[in-house]
Amino acid sequence: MNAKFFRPFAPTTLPSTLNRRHLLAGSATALAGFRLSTWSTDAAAQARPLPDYVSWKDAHSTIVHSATTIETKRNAFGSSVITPTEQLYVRNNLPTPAASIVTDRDAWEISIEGVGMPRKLTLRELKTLGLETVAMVLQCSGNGRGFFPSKPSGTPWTVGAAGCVVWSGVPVRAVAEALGGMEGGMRFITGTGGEKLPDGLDPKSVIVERSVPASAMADALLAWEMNGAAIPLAHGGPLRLIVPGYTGVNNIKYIKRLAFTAQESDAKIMSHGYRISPPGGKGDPMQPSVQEMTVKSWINSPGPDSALTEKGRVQISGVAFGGMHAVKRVEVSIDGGKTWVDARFVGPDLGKYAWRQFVLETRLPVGQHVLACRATDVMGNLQPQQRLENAAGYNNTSWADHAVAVNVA
Ligand SMILES: Nc1nc2c(c(=O)[nH]1)N[C@H]1C(S)=C(S)[C@@H](COP(=O)(O)O)O[C@H]1N2
Ligand SMILES: [Mo]
Repeated sequence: MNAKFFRPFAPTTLPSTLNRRHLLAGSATALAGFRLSTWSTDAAAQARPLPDYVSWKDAHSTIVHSATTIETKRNAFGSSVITPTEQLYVRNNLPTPAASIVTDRDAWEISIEGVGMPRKLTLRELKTLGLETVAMVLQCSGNGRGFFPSKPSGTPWTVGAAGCVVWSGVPVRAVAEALGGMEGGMRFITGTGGEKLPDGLDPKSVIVERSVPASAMADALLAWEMNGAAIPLAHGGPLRLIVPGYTGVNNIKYIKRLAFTAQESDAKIMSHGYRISPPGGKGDPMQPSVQEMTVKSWINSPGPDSALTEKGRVQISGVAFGGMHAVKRVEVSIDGGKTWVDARFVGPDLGKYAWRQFVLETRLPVGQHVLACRATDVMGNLQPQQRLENAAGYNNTSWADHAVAVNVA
């Protein structure tokens, strides 16, 4: 990421299409020094039915932005670490492949290139080469885009384009070793999605193909299972590349080709898409690519709609993760970030790529309170107050943007 693109908007800048609650919350917190956002999105989005290919998703837990963009509701995130598959967000750049690709999963073929003995392997063969399991936060690069006052084009996700998922598969390094090792001079792992491309368009302009540094091989998997079951088609079954710590787009669904390459892919989604461009600018290959995630947390409960009374105790809870590094600490503020108290982690630690649940028990007096949280990773990186402004609204880790206002009666 490039610090020169950091251009915070004035605290009073408010999006033009705010609903009543936004306005109330926004004006109430102007004194706290930042623009407050809520997690409710437009009513129309909530009313849309789930598309057929994900009809099995939990309608009460999800917001259907479009047929290819479905978000988990903020108040639907539970407290038991793993995000249930039927609540997990979905994001497709192209229509999902035909369901026939998951009828005989073991017959799925992937072409492995850039190794001593390049060849195609079936999923059945891959399963003989190794087995590993990793818990990982899967998060869209644009998660939190809905909080950018600049209203970048793209889905206005708030917090729900993310989940913590357990993946099982074969380590990419085991596959490379089995095929004679990575060829010399290869600096990237390039994965290609198995979608059928629309006719009449330059394939490079639409194909989902991404490159990550070869060093990501240390923990990357070719996975066939998520949360204890075969990966559903919507989430990339029969086979998905999992690159722990990297944003969603780098985790290629229905992967049909894994190549160790000397150069990054020249597919548009790599060369021009998912770049950190200055506000108002366009993506180009010289700009930083959206890859490694950084430290982030947000509160899921209570929310603006919670019925709170002065008499009761309040359990302020949420999730925190470090991206490439484990999260070490979460602080919670009940006064919009003026003062902070350490929260306590809850539940099992599933490793550095997973998120951790946290809680702070407190009592809140009658009135409106702005609840915020900020995490620190083991390297000492502190979640920032402000987002890094960029044209497409990527990588929003701002704790101010993720703060919420609650009312105590
Ligand atoms: N083949 C393929 N892989 C893909 C995509 C896609 O459209 N096609 N979308 C990417 C993006 S942008 C994200 S955020 C994640 C979403 O994963 P999910 O739908 O399982 O939540 O998948 C990534 N991998
Ligand atoms: Mo994404």
